[in-house]
Amino acid sequence: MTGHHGAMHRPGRARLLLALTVALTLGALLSACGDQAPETTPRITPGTPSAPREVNIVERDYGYVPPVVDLVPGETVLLHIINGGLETHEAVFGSLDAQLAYETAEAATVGSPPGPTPAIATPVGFDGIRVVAGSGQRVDLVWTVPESAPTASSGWFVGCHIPGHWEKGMVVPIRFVDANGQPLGTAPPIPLPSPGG
Ligand SMILES: [Cu+2]
Repeated sequence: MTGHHGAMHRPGRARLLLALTVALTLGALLSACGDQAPETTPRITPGTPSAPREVNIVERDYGYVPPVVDLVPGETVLLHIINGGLETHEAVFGSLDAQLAYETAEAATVGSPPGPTPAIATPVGFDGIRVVAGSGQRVDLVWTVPESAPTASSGWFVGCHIPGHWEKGMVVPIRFVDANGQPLGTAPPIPLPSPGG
């Protein structure tokens, strides 16, 4: 392992390579796990404001790795959102209601010219988070998971509402787990996309 010191420029191509490396590493880890006997849910040490737990989300055209995101209510996480796709993607962490609100809000941006993602009004009462990442970009961000999140009756998801992406299945469930890594319930079923409401 070699280290590089001093200022480093990280152009888009290097970021893309980083994202691909992370994606490949995650894939290798996943397949390595698949070769072993089934294991119990890995133990999670919940993040705190002074020591956030790192959570990697890799975006593809059109999906996410991992296929289920484990979060502990009330924990603080350091999200690494890595867009390994060719398109701009977002990761909205929120309830199904919030997902549908963003789906509606962003549908209004259809036909906008290429470039920066249009500003989207935050839905009333939104207690999740929305992260937008361009192709090859990695966005790091600290977020505290609401304690009340598991009370949402239809569950929480990570979803993308760049127009058309939700319909292509760009959504994964969030599974809430306790401080010992034990699921507080099953991950919610993936909502069927319902174009036009
Ligand atoms: Cu997307």
